[in-house]
Amino acid sequence: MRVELLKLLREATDYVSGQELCEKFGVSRTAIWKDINQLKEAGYEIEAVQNKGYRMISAPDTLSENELLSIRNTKWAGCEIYYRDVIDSTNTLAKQLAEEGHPNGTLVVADKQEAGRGRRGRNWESEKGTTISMTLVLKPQVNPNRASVITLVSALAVTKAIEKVTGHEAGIKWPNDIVMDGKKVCGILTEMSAQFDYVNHIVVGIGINVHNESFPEEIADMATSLFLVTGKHFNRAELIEAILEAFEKYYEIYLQTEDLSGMLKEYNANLVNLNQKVRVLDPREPFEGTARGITAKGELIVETWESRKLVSSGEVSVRGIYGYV
Ligand code: BT5
Repeated sequence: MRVELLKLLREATDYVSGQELCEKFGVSRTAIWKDINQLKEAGYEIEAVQNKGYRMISAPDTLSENELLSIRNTKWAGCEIYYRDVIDSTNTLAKQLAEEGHPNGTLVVADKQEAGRGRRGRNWESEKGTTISMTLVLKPQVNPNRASVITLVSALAVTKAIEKVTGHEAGIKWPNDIVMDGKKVCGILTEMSAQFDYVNHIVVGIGINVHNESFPEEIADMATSLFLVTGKHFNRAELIEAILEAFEKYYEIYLQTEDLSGMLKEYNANLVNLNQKVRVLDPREPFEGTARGITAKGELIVETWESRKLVSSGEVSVRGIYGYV
């Protein structure tokens, strides 16, 4: 009932009377009063005026299941939501839930991760009350060889959602970083469990710096937050909702062809590496060139003095010649 109550209060343009709520939920006034008090304890500012009823004045920046469900407007993304104050890694719980049979679209969200992971065993920092750590479970019926582009699909969706919510430009640093003002504001870690020709599940882990005012020394030069870029604080639940909505849109386009052909133009328009000099850290033979966009398979096209090379994301890292981007 609390999700419905939250939804109703949020969408109401005027006071909602206690009587109306009793009738709607088929409970007593005391039950309504108790629920309202619990919402207040959770940080919701709710005004109660005699003979008028209740009115929500503000919502806290919480990521609780109730909050996320009460603003949910998606078809399948976030169909089940698991929120934790503290967790080791949202990807780990998401994988476990996927294995236990939870459906496509299951979402894990945490306020803080104690062992957040980047690619290849790297570390991902998150800060309580400040960042978003979320992981979406996917169970697509696609060829596992064509699933790695889901990282790129996700990066495009998150970029669009950040731009929509903040009104500021964001770009993709191929393949899995989102960048604002030349610094990393978001990282994505996609992990897949597959058979030879069948995907069991994929988890897409997304970490976003939202309210951070500073960063640990090791990443201070390369990391930024939505607050540092815009000078404003954004509601994290609303941002998650915007990401899920954008994700549904681009993922459906991806499923039609199992590649990026339906979003190449948009992707390349957001690619910060485009026409930039990059160093490809190929363990066999590092090289330098100019990035010319991506292919429908998600490879980065790098033009060197002698040829055009296609770089796959699994194998290499790409760095800007003059810095992080
Ligand atoms: C990534 O790896 O960028 C993927 C990060 C994915 C994090 C999400 S949070 C939810 C889910 N659960 C998890 O456990 N992970 C996912 P990579 O491209 O390897 O970059 C990692 C590098 O980014 C680190 O080595 C640092 O240099 C830098 N870094 C760490 N924390 C950062 C932060 N908060 N902001 C910006 N850069 C950071």
